[in-house]
Amino acid sequence: MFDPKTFVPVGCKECRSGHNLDIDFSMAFQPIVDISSNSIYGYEALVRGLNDEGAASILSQLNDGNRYKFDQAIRVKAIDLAKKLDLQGMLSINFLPNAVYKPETCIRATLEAANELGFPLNRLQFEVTEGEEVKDHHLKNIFIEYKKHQFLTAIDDFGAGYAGLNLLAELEPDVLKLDMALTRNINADRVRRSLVFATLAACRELSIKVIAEGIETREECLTLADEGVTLFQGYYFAKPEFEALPEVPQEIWQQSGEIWAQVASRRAADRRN
Ligand SMILES: [Ca+2]
Repeated sequence: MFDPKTFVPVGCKECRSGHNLDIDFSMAFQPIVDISSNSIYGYEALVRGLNDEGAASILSQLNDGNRYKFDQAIRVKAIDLAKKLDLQGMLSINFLPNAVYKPETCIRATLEAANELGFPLNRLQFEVTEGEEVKDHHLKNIFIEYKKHQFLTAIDDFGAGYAGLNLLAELEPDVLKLDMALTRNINADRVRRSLVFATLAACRELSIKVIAEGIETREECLTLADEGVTLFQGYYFAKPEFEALPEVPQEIWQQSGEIWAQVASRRAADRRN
C-alpha cells in the first residue's frame, strides 16, 4: 500500500543520503473560491502537527539534514490526502525554495507520487515565497522546470516581505497570490487600493491569474471583485480544517454570487455608456 511517510523516490541522491525524516506532520486544507462561477477553484494544503498544531511548530524542526526530505514529504502527503479526501480542482502546495537542490531531480518524488496515486499533474499548483535568501536564478530555474511538467506556478505572499515586483518580473508565474498585508481593509485604504489596482493591471497584461488572500469581509471581496479579481481565499469563505476539505457556508455563496452579479451589471452598464 502507498505510504507517504516511507515513500522514497528512485534516483534522488540528496534525499536518499539524508537522515530519515524524524518529523511527524499532517496537513490542513483551505479552499480557494472562484466567485465568477461560485465554485471551488481548489484547496491550499497547509502544514500542521499531528494534533493540528500550527505550521511554525513543524517548520522550526527543520535543519540542513532534513530539509530536502521534508519538502518532498509534504508534497507526497498533500497529494495522498487530497486523493483520499477526493479533492476536486487544484491542489496548491507550498514549497521551500532552498530545499530544492536541483529542480529536475527534486521534482521526481512529486511526479512519482502523483502518478502512483493517479492525481493529474495539471491540477497541481506550487506556491513559493521569497522568505529566505535564494541564490540567483535558482527560483527561475525551478519555475521553468515545473512549467514543463504542466504544474501551475504561483508567487505567494505578494506584497509582504521579499515577494515583490522584482520576483514577479523574474519568475513570470502563472498565478500571483496577493498577501493579506495588501488586501486587509482594502475597501477603506486608498494607498493599498492604488497599489493593488496597479498590480492587477500588470497581471491582466501578462495573463497572470490573481488570488486574493486573507479575505475576511464582504467589503474586501467586493472592492477586489470590482477590479476584476475572481479568485479568493480567507476566513470570509472558510478557515483551514485539519485533514478535511472545509465547505463554504451557503449564505456566503449567496453573498459572493450577489457580489459577482453586481460587478457584472456595473460592467455591462459601463459598456453601454
Ligand atoms: Ca501559501
